[in-house]
Amino acid sequence: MTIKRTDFPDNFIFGVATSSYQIEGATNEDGRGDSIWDTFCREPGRIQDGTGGDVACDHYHLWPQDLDLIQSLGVDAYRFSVAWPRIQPDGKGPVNQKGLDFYERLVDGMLERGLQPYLTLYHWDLPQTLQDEGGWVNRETAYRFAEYARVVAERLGGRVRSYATLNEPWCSSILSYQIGEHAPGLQDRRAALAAAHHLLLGHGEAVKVMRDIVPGSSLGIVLNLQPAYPASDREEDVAAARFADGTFNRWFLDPIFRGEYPADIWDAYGEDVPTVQDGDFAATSQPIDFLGVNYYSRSVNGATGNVRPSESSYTHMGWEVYPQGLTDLLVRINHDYTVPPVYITENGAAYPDELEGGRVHDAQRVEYFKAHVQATSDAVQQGVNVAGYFAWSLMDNFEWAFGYSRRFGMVYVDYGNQQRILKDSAKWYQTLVTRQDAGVALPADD
Ligand code: IFM
Repeated sequence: MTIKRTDFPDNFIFGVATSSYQIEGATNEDGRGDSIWDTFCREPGRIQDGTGGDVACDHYHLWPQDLDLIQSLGVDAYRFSVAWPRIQPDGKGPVNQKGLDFYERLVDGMLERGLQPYLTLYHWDLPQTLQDEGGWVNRETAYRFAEYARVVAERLGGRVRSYATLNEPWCSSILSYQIGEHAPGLQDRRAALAAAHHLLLGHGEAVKVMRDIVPGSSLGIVLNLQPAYPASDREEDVAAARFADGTFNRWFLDPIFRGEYPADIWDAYGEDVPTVQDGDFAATSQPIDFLGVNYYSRSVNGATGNVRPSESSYTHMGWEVYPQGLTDLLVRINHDYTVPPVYITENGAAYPDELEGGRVHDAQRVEYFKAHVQATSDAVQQGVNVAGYFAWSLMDNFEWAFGYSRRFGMVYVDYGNQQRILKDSAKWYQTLVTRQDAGVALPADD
């Protein structure tokens, strides 16, 4: 199987992605306030290896060399996120100029290197002071978010051609307020559904605000979507898959593209459903210019629980490798919704990499990327307007509740000395994106 860049449309974007809390470190520098992840990491037992983001990849200081590294990969774009508590340490009110200065330098640094900035406003680092007032369960947070979006868009303006409001609102609501694995670590479904609603409302309000400030930029949202397959043709299994799809995917897609919640799931949630005020759906379904899709795996659903196909392979996260799911997902959303251009804003895999003689032979990750880039191309062939693909992640980083125990990077980070080392997957990607006419061989074949 050979994949070529020329299999994709001419203007197709290839990039790499990261997020603020996962790489920046410098949590106490230049006026940054605490985020809910700073607090969460201090709570014993929350993070598997007891670590936090205080240093991470030290990107706050090493950003020029990191941008050089990205440029050396030959990619077109870099997807990054802005830390709200660097911009407004209390989540509202006074603006911290030093925080804005940092992201301005970063954006200008990308442009100087020929990299297109793809900015995400919220990748989970909510200012702690807002959490003290209820976080996303408090409707006011949606309006605070729109104010923060205004501040960022006013400073960075049209230099940033792509602004995403939220990254993965399923994670910042359900995983964080119901399942309790992410900050703030609550276990309350009613609170989680209120949080999800206010996140979507905040998204819509931010889009409304930014339309006037950056009329030439693309505005959108990033969802983590997971196709749900039934374990068999039995009616109960099909119903389980439909339910999983409803809670995970449609609960977020429908308010954005249909201006409503899916009726079957709304009924199933009973008294836990959120309060929806007049005008909320008009906000959540604001027209957007792109949809970001983060794809990692699928779910296989049976009436008595999820199934793990024994013939499949699994990543270090325990996630099934299932590239066909990406094609199926893209074709399906294109069929069921009127979607704007889609970007794969994250796709990648964690494996327990070993640094041997200055090299990291991450053959499984190479295979993962290869199959998923191919799956993306298959969706394009089937008529889906996919405009770009971003690998997760540029480099190893703080993997949330797993700390530094899971490595997703194409670039290996030695946390002892902050050295960056290109893994074989980075070299493979470099070859894919830079050699226009050549098929891509595995590094081992070079
Ligand atoms: O590391 C995360 C990222 O922050 C959001 N999407 C999934 C990745 C892997 O778990």
